[in-house]
Amino acid sequence: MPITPTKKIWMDGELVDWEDANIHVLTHSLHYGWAVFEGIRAYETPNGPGVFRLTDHMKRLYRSAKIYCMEPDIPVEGSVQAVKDLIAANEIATCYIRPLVYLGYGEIGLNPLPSKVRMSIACWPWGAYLGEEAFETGVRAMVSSWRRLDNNMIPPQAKACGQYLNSSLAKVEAVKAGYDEAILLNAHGYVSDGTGENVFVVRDGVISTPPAHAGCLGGITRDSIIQVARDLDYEVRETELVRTDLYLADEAFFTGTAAEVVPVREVDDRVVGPAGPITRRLMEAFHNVVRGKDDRYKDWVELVR
Ligand code: PPE
Repeated sequence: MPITPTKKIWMDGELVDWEDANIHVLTHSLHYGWAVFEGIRAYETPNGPGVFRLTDHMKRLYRSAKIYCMEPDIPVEGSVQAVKDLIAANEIATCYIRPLVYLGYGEIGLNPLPSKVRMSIACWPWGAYLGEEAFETGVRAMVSSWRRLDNNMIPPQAKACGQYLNSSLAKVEAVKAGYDEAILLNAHGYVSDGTGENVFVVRDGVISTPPAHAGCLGGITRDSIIQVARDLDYEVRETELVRTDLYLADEAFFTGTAAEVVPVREVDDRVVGPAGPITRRLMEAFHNVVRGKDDRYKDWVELVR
């Protein structure tokens, strides 16, 4: 998806001009994928720009960094403030925010430990991840022939750059086969998640999603939807799902920061959509929550000013 530039990018404590936010071609992370990142969204709210669960996202970034033995120079609170400063400097409200913790230029070789840990944060306007029409029609998904990474290979609980080779292989396979998105099974054949989304199914009024140990990312949108759905008195189960649970669902949907809440129309050409009543209700609830229009969840919306 093309990037629309904004004015500034935060790099190691400084706001630099967008076009000057460059790094050397021998930057360590570029060669071995040893870096971690986040995806966060900010929305226009009645009280100005608000970042959805900003602190939770930054805590996850630092947990990812810990798994990969990287310690950013600033604490979580400093990075939270950096995001707010960046959004204010860019005079933008609705945007996608991409923090990155990576290893800089200076050392090369498979031992990442001697390299300098660096951090950047960019933000830019990013529209509907799976296309605007996907919210109405739903997406066509296929079960990938690629398996999700295992906890003892490259841990799926971190959001590490190199790990996304796995997601991208599945995405390429799906796109080349004419589908919109892929769903990955883990090594044991249980459903994990999409290439950049968690997956939910609804059957007989009960909402189910795979547990973290199935190899899915502990999605913040996933967590938000579980809470919102329970508050609406739906039963939500975190339970192992097999491929046919996808085929036999009354409704299915993806959740993610970039994707938001998107209905699934088909899985491997078996029809499960467009959006059923429970999916629609959750999409609408989520739409209001992230825009600060539901007071019950106002703590999730971290205002820029
Ligand atoms: N699973 C995967 C594999 C994943 O990458 C994401 C986020 C999720 C689930 C949902 O997590 P959360 O955003 O906390 O609800 N994917 C990010 C990157 C997408 C990209 O194309 O880049 C995102 O949504 O920002």
